[in-house]
Amino acid sequence: MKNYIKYSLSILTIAAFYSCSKDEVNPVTNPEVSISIKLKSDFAAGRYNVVVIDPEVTIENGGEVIPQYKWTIKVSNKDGVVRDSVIGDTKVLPFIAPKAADYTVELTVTAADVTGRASTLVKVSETNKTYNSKAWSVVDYMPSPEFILNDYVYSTKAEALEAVQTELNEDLSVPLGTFGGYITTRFDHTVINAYGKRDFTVQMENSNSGTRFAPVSVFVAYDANKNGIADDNEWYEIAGSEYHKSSTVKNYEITYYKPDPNKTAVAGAADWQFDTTYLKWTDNKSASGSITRTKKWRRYNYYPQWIGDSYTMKGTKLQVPVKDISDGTGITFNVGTFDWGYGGIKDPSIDISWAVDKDGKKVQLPGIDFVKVYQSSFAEIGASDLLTAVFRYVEDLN
Ligand SMILES: [Ca+2]
Ligand SMILES: [Ca+2]
Repeated sequence: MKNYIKYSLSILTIAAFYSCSKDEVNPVTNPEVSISIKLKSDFAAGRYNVVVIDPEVTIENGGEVIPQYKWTIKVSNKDGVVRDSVIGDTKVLPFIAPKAADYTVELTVTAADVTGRASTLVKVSETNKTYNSKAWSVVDYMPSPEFILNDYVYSTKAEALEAVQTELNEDLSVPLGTFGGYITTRFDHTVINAYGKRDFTVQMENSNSGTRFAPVSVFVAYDANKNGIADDNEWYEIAGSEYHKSSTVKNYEITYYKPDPNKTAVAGAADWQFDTTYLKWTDNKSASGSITRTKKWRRYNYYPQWIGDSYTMKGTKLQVPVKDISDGTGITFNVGTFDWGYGGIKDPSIDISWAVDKDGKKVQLPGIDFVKVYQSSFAEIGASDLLTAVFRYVEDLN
């Protein structure tokens, strides 16, 4: 045994000597990569407020190598075991925390097998505010046609918005109608985009044996310029499981026309087809048609009463599989669902990291302040009327 150790040691010595002498022979071909990091020693922010940690990273002799960044904080689990939790992988870290505490934030930069480290302290302070996990504040609302709007007897949009706010305050649900119908709500804090985790959930009324609802699509906005408004250039779409499918139509637009109350109904072949030319629509793909007024809702006005002669709704149109399971009579339909990234599905929780810009390119948002939920499919399901969706609430999961 002793001999063996001696033997190993001598090999190591030879190897070390050999590598040394090799360096001496060829000293400048592969100069060593070195990483230096300059990072401010401390930062301060209030709860739910973003602080931008922007290190100065210099890589000597790195050539074309692309450095990898890893930001971590120490977290302890309920047994008190402390571990590193990754909170970012970009050079600049937008740091945001829900709790007041001092956070030691560590940065590890790796380039060509060389690692550099630096750390900073972020002091997150109380804001003396209480926060609601749900986004209760209604910013905008515009439903697409459906019979339930008969009950929305409002003459202006402001009245409709006020009524919808009251409904949310009372924990009631809000109809979105068919394609394009939306509601935009605002959180009283920035929902954190937790690294590698889903961040908020979109709760809709569930389908049941009597009614069938469509999954809904989600847009998010981070108030980057802190003006309290979701500006046009701050919106991003959550690209869920359907986003890249060939049946998905990006930049779809549909225009709905106010029905003429004095028009004579044109009945269809089926008993439930009360008026097959009831509500005219056209789209930006040169298609047009009419929404049928069904017998059950023949006394109902499907068109939002505070809107003029026509209005246009826009968005990504998704194909929800619908199938007549009543031998083509239009009485009973099966309605499909989506896998992930939508409301009104089995798991309606959303990762903010799924957001994409208008060109479909992924964006990394530190968090979000606004959520727009819209009905992204257009389908009639026979006697059961249109495929619609009914909004409940969106809620922060962190
Ligand atoms: Ca996330
Ligand atoms: Ca803004």
